[in-house]
Parts: sequence; structure tokens; C-alpha cells
Amino acid sequence: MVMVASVLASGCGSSSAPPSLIPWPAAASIGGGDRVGITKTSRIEVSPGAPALQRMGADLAALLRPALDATLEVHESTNAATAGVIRLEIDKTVEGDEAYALNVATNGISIAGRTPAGVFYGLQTLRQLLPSWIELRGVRPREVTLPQAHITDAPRFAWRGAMLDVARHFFSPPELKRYIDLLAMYKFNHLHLHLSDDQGWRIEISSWPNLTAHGSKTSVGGGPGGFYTKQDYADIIAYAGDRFITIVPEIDMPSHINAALSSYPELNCNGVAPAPYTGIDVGFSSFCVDKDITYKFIDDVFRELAEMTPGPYLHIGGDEVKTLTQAQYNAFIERVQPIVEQHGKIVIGWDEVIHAKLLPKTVVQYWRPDASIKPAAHTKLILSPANKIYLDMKYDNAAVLGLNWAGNVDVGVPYGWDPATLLPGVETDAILGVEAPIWSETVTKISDLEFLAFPRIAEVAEVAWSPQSARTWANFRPRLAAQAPRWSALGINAYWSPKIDWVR
Ligand code: TNX
Repeated sequence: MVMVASVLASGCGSSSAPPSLIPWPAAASIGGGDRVGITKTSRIEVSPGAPALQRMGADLAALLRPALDATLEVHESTNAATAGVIRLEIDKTVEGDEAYALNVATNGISIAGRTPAGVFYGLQTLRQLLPSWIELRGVRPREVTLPQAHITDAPRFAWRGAMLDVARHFFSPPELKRYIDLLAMYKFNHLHLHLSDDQGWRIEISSWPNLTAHGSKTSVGGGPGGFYTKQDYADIIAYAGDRFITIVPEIDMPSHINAALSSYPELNCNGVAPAPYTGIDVGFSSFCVDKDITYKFIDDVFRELAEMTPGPYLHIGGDEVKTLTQAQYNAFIERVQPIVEQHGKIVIGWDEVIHAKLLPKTVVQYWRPDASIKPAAHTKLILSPANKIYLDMKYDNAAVLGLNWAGNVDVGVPYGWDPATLLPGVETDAILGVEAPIWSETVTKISDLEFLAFPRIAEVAEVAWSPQSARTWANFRPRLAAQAPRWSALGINAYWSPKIDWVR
């Protein structure tokens, strides 16, 4: 890995700061020689017959439009890049489904990927090589230049996830799209939606309409709640899909289920629907695990969810059950897994499911800080240790937003974590990747969400993408600091931690 730190400051509008790429690429040589200009007469060319590349080309043109005061055209071509061309290309010789090669040179700019996803990640890197003011909306013509660069890159982990709890507080489709946009910039590829909990049910299920007619109307603190119609959900999936983000829906059970129990008395052992719940306790509610109707309900819900969800996974929750015996819990998890698989999907469960007999494909999401539950050797894992990457934990004792049951997670804590070290004895190839949850007990609006996510989500992005050998805090810190003008231009309500010398 070579990084030429001095970038030539030639011409107006060029920046003298070193390029602040996050996540840092697997191999990069940046800077040296003349900066490369993009002008009104530049052209975007894409491999023929690839609609995803056309779309990405149009998105790049839209990004450049305010600065150029012109919309670059996107053309199909089989020619190699030449001066004045930005080329997006499918190249089967690039190794790795999410890998890309990015070249910025005076004789042309090119991004090659084996798949459209690879090209997309190359484009996110290109975006960060552009001056930060490129992110401003509204026409302000300026000379656009970027440093020469030769980058070949591929992710460390296949699963680079974020989770959002839309149950404790609801987030509207436009708010979700905003978060998806921000995640995509940092090469995340999964967004897990925690769609139900005690305080609210957030997804339309046609066969059990009271889930939304009644169960969606509450949230923590008694706010109005909300839910996604099937159309909203399809729209969110398509929006995420265009950004190579897979939506992973979770219906949490057998506990965290008061919203459903409150909507249908017959799901309760005593046949009486409990009142809606707006507090923040956990573990008190449970499905009636001995009633057949419970499994009819689960089958209906996962059938509809499977029909709505193109991604391969359905998350069944399984966490924090306080009112069942271990035997009841295990039997429940063992009965629910095949229901999900019958609908063609792979089960994910929070780490408590390890106590039950798991189907070979079932994926475990490990959330506890310690290694106190041991997964079987072959079990695939998503790592979300609460004391490292729960982004709903407070930054410090003075913080107002967030919880602190797993301790504070200050800036630098996510970065300092190497996923390979969490579970001694677990093979690294059992680790699908990492996922940073934001539980929303204290989070009521998108600006709160942004405050908890930024800057820590950028740390998680690099933990998930970059080779461990390339990662040091000393190297990351100035790159993080240099994100500030970009985040400001994007209107992100970041936490400007005093630990970072933010570039202003
Ligand atoms: C634990 S970790 C939970 C959630 C809470 C969260 C708050 C896990 C699987 N469950 O129910 O919202 O802590 O940080």
C-alpha cells in the first residue's frame, strides 16, 4: 500500500489536503503528477447493455452537475478511457464480486468491476477523491480536479451491515432513504430493519390487518408510531437495491412481541389482549408457545414477508426472553426455523438462538460483549458486539442521546476493534461480517440518528471493509477529520467529537 501524501495543489479549486478515503482501499497509490480535471466537455461512457451502469453514470452526472453547471451525457461504448472520459466498465478479469479497479490519470478516468456492485464501490471512492464541496447542492461553477490515483480494492468482509430499530420509534420512508444514501457512501451492503417490538408493529401484513390497524399506532413515550405499506417496503427495497444494499427484515420473537399480542387476543395464552406498551423494558412479553395459532400466525407473517423480500434472509429475533423456560425457548426456535426455510429464506437469529438446535444454514448475530455463548464451529456469524459497535450507546457520560447498558462507546472504540478477536477459537471464515445496530429507544428523528451514527459509522465502515493490516488509528484520525466538510455539505448532524481535529 502506497500513499503519496503530498497532493499537488495546482489550479483554483484544488485542495491541498491529502485524500481522505474511508474505508481505506486494499491497495492505493494516490497523488503525484498533474491533477486531473473534469469539465463541461468531459464524457461519461459505460459498458453496453448494463442498465445499472447507465444509472450510476446518470448519478455521477447529477453529482457533478452543480459544480460544472452542466449535465454530462452518458453513452455506451466499448472503447478504453481517453482524456476527458470517465469510464464505468464491467470487466470479468477483476477478481471478487465486490472488487474494483479505479484509475484516475491525465489520459482518462476509469472504474472497472466484475459486477455492477464493484463499479458502484469504485464510484464511491471516486466521489471521495473529488473536492468536498462537490457535495453541495445548487449551482456554483468551479473547476473540478482530483488527484491521480491507482486503486485496486475489495472488502475484507462480505457482510457490512447497519441495523435500524424502526419499532421503538418509527422512521418514515424518506428518512430511511436518507440513511441508505449515507450508508452507501461508505460501502455498506446490508440494512437490517427491526420491524416489530413491544412498542410497535411496522410492516403491513394483509392476512393479519390489525397488526398495523392497531399495533402500529404506538411508540416509546406514546408517540404516534407508523408503518410501511407493502408499496412503501417495495419502494425502500428498490431504492436500497440501486445502492447495492440488501434489506434484511426482522420480526422479533418469541419475546419483544407485545404489539402483536395487543392486536390479537387469540395469540395470548389467556385470550386477553394486553394494552399497548410505550416503555423501554425488555423481555416481559412472549408468544403463547403452546398454541397452534401462534405458528399459523408466524407462517402467515413469514410467508408474506418472504414474498415481499428479494434478499435471502429473514431475521427471527430470539433475544432477551424472560418468561419462557429454556426448553420452551429451544423448542420454539426449532419449530420456527423450518417455517422460514419453507418460504425459501435463510434464518438469522440473535445469539441466544445458539442454545437451540440450529439448522445448518441459520446465521447467528452475536451481540453480547463477551464470548459467553459459544457458537458451533461451522455456524456463520454476523458480529455486533454491543460494547464496540452498538451505535445507540452514549459517546460519554455527558451525552444526552443514547443508552449505556454496555458502557459508553466513544469515538475510537469501534475503530479499535478487530472482528477476528471477538470469539476465540472461531475461524475467521465463519465470520460473514459486522453489523452496527442503532436501537431507537432514545432516537426520535433522523437528526438524532445521524448524531449517533456519525462519526462512528465511518469507523465501522473501515472495520468492515479494509484489511486489518492497513488500519491504524493514527492514520485514520486525519482521514476522519477530513470528512467534516463533506458531512457539513450533506447537512449531516454529526457529533463533532473533541477527540478529532475536524477540518473546517
Ligand atoms: C438490547 S441486543 C436489545 C434491544 C434493545 C437494546 C438497546 C438485543 C438483541 N436486544 O431490545 O433495544 O439492547 O441497546
